[in-house]
Amino acid sequence: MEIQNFISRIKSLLIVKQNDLLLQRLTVLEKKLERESFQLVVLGQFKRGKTTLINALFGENLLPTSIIPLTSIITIVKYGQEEKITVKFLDGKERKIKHIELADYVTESRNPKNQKQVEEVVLEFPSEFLKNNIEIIDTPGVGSVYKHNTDVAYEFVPKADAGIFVVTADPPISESELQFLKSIKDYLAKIIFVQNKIDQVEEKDRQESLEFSRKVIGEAVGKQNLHFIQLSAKLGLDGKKERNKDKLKASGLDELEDSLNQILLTKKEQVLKQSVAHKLLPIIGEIELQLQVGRKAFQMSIEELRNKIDIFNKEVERIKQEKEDNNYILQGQAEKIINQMLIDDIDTLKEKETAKVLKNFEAFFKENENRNGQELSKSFDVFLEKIIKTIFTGWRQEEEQKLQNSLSSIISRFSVQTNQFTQRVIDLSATLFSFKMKRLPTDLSFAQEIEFKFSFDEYQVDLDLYTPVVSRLPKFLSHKLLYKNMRDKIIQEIDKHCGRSRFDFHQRVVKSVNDYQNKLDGILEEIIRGIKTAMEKGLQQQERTIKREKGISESYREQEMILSQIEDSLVDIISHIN
Ligand SMILES: Nc1nc2c(ncn2[C@@H]2O[C@H](COP(=O)(O)OP(=O)(O)O)[C@@H](O)[C@H]2O)c(=O)[nH]1
Ligand SMILES: [Mg+2]
Repeated sequence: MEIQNFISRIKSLLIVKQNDLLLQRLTVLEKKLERESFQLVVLGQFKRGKTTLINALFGENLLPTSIIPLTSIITIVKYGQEEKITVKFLDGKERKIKHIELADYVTESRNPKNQKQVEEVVLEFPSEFLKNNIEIIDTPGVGSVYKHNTDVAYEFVPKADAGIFVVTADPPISESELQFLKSIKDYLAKIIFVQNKIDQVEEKDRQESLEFSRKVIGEAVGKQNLHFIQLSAKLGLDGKKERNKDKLKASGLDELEDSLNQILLTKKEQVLKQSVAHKLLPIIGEIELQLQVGRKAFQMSIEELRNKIDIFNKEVERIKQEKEDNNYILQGQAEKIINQMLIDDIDTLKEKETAKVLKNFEAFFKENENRNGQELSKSFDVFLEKIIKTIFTGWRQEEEQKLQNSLSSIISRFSVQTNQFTQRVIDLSATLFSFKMKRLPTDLSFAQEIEFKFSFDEYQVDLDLYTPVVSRLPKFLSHKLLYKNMRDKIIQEIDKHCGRSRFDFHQRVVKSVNDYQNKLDGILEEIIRGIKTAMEKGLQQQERTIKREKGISESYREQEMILSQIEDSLVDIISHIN
């Protein structure tokens, strides 16, 4: 690959060879080119046959499927020389497991509400298809009864390089599937739609049913002629396992495989090229800056150079100090805005929902007051848990979006600011060493990539209102007491969940902002370090060498030329891909 050559060229430049940090960064990019995987994510509501479809692609029962249990965990299938399964836990620990143990971790029935705290499961498998660094990701069902399942699916979409969205003719597309699709609209270009389980649809009805799905989804997302493939994952899997050509043909699986191959062949390279080119440009900018400083430094008298180094160091200290003060102020502002917003929103939510729930509770109690105390308490548990879930699930999604929006505006202020400081450092060196810089050697484009992920625990409403004391009271008394306790409990539970939500959101905001700022500070630091090294090199060379000035200057010039050519090609590559 072209870019690969560019990187080796850059690595062979004298100035880079002497700089471990630059070498490291370039090696990281090289590795990325070699190794980075293409992620294909399989999406859809639970029980639409996502897992079966993945198994069909491989022709064996790689992942557990079933009529009842739902996959609750992300499972990544990727290439390995032999089969190996690794469970990764949320706390960072890992465990190798056997194939038969897989269901213990990835199904809702054996790992309910992800009790085992699994982050993801990685299944390595020696398949030709995967050999090209392709990873297939099985997601939990969208619109699942378990909120954490849906979150997981949502999180993965933007990260993936392409997706397969699985629906069925029967049951038809649901509201939650449509909702999900609307929310991932921007990524639709990379999604293949599959209508699975056609073996359950009479042949004469198939076309109509496909058109119907296409129309419903197309309307929901505002697109016509979505790429839709009709197939039967089950037939495909059986056909492959039994080596039954007729079944395989009837399954329609080959159409999907063809589309996938096409996407993988064209897309994979493009995506990779583009992202590496993007990351390479700022590195080139940095090297160019160092070359310019180095060349000029070499041309000065030692006295002059020492003097300039001195000025540079002093001025940079001042800039850094200023940046630190600024960071501090901005961080405080960010926290204040977010915190205030959170407090306001949570207060509003609490007030509104508590009143509403208490009103609903009256109706609930009337309906259930004939039951005995134990049953009444039980159904109250169900009633309250459901209500709490509904309130906080919806609210959290909205609030998350809102916080994310405010946060990105704050974050972009950080970026602008860092840019300004970086610019000052560059201007400073450009003035001291009298050269012009054509490109700002920073890549602040990852401003959009801020990590702002939320993962809440599942709601636990553990009430136990029906205590031994209450149970011994006569019914009219116990019910009166229960009524009062239940009302109190509603208020308490809403309050508790509000408090937890606030704490959680707040913590994550602070962490996101901090992480981001550190990243930005790192960029500035690196540029400063680069310039300093270049200046010092210049000084050393002057002190040591008998003035072979011309040779050294020429070498600098030559390196600058090479970089400038590579830079042009990269810009070309990026603009062609886009
Ligand atoms: N008839 C039929 N059943 C299928 C097909 N694909 C999957 N199923 C069944 O649908 C159920 C759910 O499949 P699964 O792959 O676990 O769905 P997931 O929850 O989307 O991963 C299982 O009982 C499968 O055997 C198909 O093409 N035809
Ligand atoms: Mg599944």
